[in-house]
Amino acid sequence: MDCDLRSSPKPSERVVSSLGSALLVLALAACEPPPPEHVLIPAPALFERATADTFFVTADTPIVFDSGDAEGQRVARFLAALIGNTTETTPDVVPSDDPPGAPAIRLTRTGADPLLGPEGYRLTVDSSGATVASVEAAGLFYGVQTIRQLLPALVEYTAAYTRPLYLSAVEIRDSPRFEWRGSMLDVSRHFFGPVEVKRFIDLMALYKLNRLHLHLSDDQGWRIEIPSRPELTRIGSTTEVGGGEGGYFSTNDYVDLVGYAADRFITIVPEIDMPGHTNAALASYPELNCDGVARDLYTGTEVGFSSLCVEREATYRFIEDVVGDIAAVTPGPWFHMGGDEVTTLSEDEYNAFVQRTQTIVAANGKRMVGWDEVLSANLAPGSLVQLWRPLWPEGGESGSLDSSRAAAAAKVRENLTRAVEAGVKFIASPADRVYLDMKYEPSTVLGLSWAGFADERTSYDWDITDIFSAIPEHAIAGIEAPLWAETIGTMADIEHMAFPRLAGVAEHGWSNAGDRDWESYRARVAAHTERWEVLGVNYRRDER
Ligand code: TNX
Repeated sequence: MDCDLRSSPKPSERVVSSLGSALLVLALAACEPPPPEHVLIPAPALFERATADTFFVTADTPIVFDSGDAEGQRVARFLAALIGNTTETTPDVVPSDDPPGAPAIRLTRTGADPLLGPEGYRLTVDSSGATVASVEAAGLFYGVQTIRQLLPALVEYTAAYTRPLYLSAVEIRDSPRFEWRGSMLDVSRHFFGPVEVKRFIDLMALYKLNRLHLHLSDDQGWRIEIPSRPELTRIGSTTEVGGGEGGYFSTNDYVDLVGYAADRFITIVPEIDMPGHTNAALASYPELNCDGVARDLYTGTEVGFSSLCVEREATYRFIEDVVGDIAAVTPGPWFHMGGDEVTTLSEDEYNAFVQRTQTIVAANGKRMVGWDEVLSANLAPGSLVQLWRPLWPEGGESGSLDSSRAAAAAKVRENLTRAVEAGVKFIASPADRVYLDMKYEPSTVLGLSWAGFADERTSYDWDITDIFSAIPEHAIAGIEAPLWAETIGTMADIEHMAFPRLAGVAEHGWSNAGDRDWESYRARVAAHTERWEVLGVNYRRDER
């Protein structure tokens, strides 16, 4: 369908004056994006549709950044590249001390409202141009993602042919509810390389997500080069679930990924799971086993059988090396030490291990993150706990969890109060809502169902403060959706399990509870499926 209207001021005028055919009016309507209030995910904090004006973006529309603002310039280039998919030439990116006469898109940090915070922004569009104002570059980037979503979905199409690009006049003031808006990729059970991880990062950025947690080690494979411990990759990286050849990120790959993510305002959170989920390490270094005998490599899907030998000093020298090497190439402030599903240690042994690891992490300048089992240990202020087991209210339903898991959940609740008082913060990852490896419904081919089925509505229609009522909102850092990869082998699999649900998780993280509504969200997801088609995202089509 030809929608080439670039030279005309308004779609309606062009149609009436030059063509006047009902058929073409229809064709044109198909090229017009839905009304802007119906497209944005996550929903913005304050949206006003200013007037009926439309701002046409062309190859001649410059993108202006504040002179001297290198980060603003980078964000401007991101937008120029996006628009350049559609226009014949990429728009100019120009500094503000060389102001263009023509209508422009301006990204500025002057005149921004500090109340909107470092990630917040104001976006104003009228017929004379568009302006994003934010105190920090992150807010400029999120304003640009909003512009992106307001542009027709075809802007994502990289095989350029000219099409009209226009923005409806709007005034948006927006800022996130939570600072931690994340997803996790399990690259251990199946290895996903830089190409896949970068594509995932690109898709996260569209939804203003800002943390990518990489689960870099587990029983089935060690996935990051540790220069001081070469056997980890020589031996431990060579397997994956089901017998594939595995793989790992070289230090260069990892540094490149960290930079790629940072360019999109996403911080990588590396996880080395300890003391359990360590068979790949136990196979690589015999001294990590209490009997001093290296384990065989493992390609099954059982959990809970492996543990580093917590009595041996060799184990702590190992952890120092691993944390040190990873911390040295991780600019983000966090190191995730796992800590989940340990069945072979006493509680005292486990707690002592967590506390000693926490000290090592701190000595390397990082803040520790751990799965909720670590709550039984004494946690330091600034440590983060990732809650994966649902915390039902006392006496509430215990859902699909068996009695041992329900008992564990009760214990978690008990330890919460102590941790909150110690200055610990929490990341909400309730498995029955946001685990992206849970099947949508019984007939979903991929995924698991131990926490139940999570269709789009189950995954979206709840609030963090309902489920985690035991935690004051100030202690909730945010939300994260893990994608475990026992059954996930390809990028297409990742996309199928992540979309649409990850978009809903992004809205949980960004939008105020009062601005989230299932019916509205559902309509907006329908608009996004068009963009996913253009991007080639293998999203889950709900056929019901
Ligand atoms: C539980 S959640 C695990 C993972 C599995 C996942 C499968 C957590 C901290 N541990 O080891 O991959 O379930 O859904």
